[in-house]
Amino acid sequence: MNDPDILVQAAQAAFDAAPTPAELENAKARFLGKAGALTEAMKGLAALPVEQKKAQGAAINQAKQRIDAALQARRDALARAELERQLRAEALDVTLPGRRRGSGGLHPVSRTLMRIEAIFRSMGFDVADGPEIETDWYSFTALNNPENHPARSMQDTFYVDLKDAEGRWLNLRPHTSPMQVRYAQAHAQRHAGSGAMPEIRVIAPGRTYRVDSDATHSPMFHQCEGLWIGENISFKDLKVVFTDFLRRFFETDELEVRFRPSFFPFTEPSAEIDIAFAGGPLKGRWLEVAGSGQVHPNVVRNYGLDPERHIGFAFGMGPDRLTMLRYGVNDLRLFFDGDLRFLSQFQ
Ligand code: 2NL
Repeated sequence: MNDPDILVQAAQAAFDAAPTPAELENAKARFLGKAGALTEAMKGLAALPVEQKKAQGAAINQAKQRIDAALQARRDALARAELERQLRAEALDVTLPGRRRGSGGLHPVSRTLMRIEAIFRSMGFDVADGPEIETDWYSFTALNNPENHPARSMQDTFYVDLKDAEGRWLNLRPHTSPMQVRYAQAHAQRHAGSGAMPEIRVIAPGRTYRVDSDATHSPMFHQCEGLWIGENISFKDLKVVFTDFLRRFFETDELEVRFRPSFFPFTEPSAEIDIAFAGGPLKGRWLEVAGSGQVHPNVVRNYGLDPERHIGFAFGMGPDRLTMLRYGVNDLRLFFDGDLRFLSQFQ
């Protein structure tokens, strides 16, 4: 093992055979370490005659340089191999198309509510909001519903198994009227004592709940009511406002509108509002779209206002049904099943 050339060949072979950096460092120790073959060869120099020392020393030094170079080359090769292995493991195909997130969209009933709000806002109406869980007083009593009216029964109204702080039973509001009562009360309070009270002009859109479920009724449905109270707002004003609304909502001036006498506990007189299209699949058929009437004096009193001075009208419509008519949908349940095959058609 004293021949420097053989030493270089042996080191080269050992380094090339080392499969990992750790094993390479072990092989290095065998040649360049304290007790390594090259170190031993250096020690051997001492025993040589002077005339051989110089040549052998130079040969050993040269062998050390070649072994160092072989070591460094193997270190580089192992590092390169490791890098390539990592790159292969983490390969990214940058030409693959990205996975998009669906952009979502508005529910058809939301679109209808937004249209209703925009049209009424343009006529000077405010938009009210309010709780979906209500007291008996706001859902029924304030609206002049008799104490034993069937609408109050558990067959028709969802009761919540809870009482409020004053011990009153709570229900899921069966119509949006409570929002209008709250709005009118707040308005009356804000302007109490001031000589001239500004008009109340508001719509109240939102979710409502009744014990009812078939192709044309959903236990959760939508309502939008409207209220215009002033010094002397008349049935004529109701006809103008609501006819204008309907023609703008359905985007046709040919729409026929009919007010047909009816009864509601909260209005007197009351009228059902029917429409007939001049064309299309429903041409000429009278369709009921809303209820309306002059707000009953008892209800005006419950707003905290004097029914002799504050007179006006209210109306209530079903945005779900208006959406069905506008888009030609024949089953109400489609709106609330959450099937994207149906819903995405409105985007
Ligand atoms: C219908 C009937 C109607 C009202 C709702 C109302 C609200 C207040 C006072 C008086 Cl706060 N009236 N709302 C009036 C008449 C009819 O709706 O069949 N809706 C779909």
